[in-house]
Parts: sequence; C-alpha cells; structure tokens
Amino acid sequence: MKLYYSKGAASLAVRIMIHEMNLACTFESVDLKTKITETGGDFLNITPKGYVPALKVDDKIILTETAIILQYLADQHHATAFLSELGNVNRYRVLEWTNFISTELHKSCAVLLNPNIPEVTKDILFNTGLKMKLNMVNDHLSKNQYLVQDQFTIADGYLFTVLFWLPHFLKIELSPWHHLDGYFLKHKNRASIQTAFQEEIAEAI
Ligand SMILES: N[C@@H](CCC(=O)N[C@@H](CS)C(=O)NCC(=O)O)C(=O)O
Repeated sequence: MKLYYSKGAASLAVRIMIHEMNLACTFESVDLKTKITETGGDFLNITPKGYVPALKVDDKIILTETAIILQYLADQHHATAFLSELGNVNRYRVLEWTNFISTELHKSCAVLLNPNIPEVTKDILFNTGLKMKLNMVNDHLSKNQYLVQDQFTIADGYLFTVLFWLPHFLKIELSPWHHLDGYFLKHKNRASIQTAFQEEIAEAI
C-alpha cells in the first residue's frame, strides 16, 4: 500500500489509523499546487480528483475520500476495535461521526482556508456554521472520552486531524472549547499520533 499525502492534510487521519492498525505502508508526498508527487509523478494520473488522501492498494486499486479509506482499512484488516463489524450499532455510530466530520467539519475548514473567500465572509461562515458544530462536539466530549463508547476509532483519528488544523492552519485556538482542547491534548500523546507527526511535521505539536 502507498498513501499519497500532504503534510498535515486530511491524509494525516489515514496515516494515524495506519499506525493504529500497525499496517505496512509507504508514503509519497504530493505538491497540491503543482500536482507533482515526491518522485516526480503526475498526481492527476493517480487520481483525477487531485487531492489527498489517495491510497494505492495495488496496481489496480486507488481509493480516495478520507472517510471511505478509513472504513476500507478497518474492514480489510478486520480491525473491529476501530470500526465494529457489520450489524453492530456502534459501527453506524462511528460512521455517523466520520460522515459528520467529513461533511460538516472538514468541508467547513476547507472553505475557511480558501484564499479567494473574503475574511468578512469567512467570519460569518465561522460564526454561523463551524462554531456551532464545534460547540456540539465539545458538549459531546464533556461526557465522553472518545466519540463512540470507550474506544479510539477511525472517527477519532479524523476528528483529531481536523482539530489540529484549527490552531495550525486557521489560527483558531481550541482553548475556548475546554473539552475539545482536553481531547486534543490527551490524544496527541498516542503512539500512532506521535509517530505520524514525527514522520510528517516533527515540530508541529
Ligand atoms: N473529499 C475529500 C477532500 C480531501 C481534501 O480536501 N484534501 C485537501 C487537503 S486536506 C486537498 O488535497 N486539497 C487540494 C485540492 O483540492 O486541490 C476527502 O474527504 O478526502
């Protein structure tokens, strides 16, 4: 397997879960502006979407979409600790969170990172959208250590990655959300996360 990634991007969630599951994988970085990979390849030939993560499973299969790659890895490797088996309601709780992170948090952050959107519009979008959603996750984490039950799942790997973006890319401090902040500080010490950060962005946390 090979993961196409960019430092600190959504691909970080996949790298974290690859380490959680102890999977063998190589990593190739992509310049998202030029769409050229570390080895000089045209990333658009790997995926016409031009964004990371992209997981090359073998010579025939390239998977994209963070939420789907995470599910694939857990299912393929029978890693039910990170995503319960078919039919178990916890599976759908984890997928519910994973989808929420993808469509509500990840995409809201992407809009705020867009240099073509005026700051005043970003402020309105943040105050009427992302902020409320973060409040909701903060409330959930006031009563729970993890997103679902007492287990770090694929949804937690993804949430951790999005929370990393807030101070590091969006200059939004986590401290006003006491429980998001505590969750981030607690999980950043996980071995998988420490390894992923050492590999991608040694000085970041
Ligand atoms: N729908 C994709 C979006 C992935 C995405 O937004 N990737 C960003 C980095 S976090 C990217 O590669 N952006 C470059 C581009 O879109 O050209 C997913 O959920 O994985």
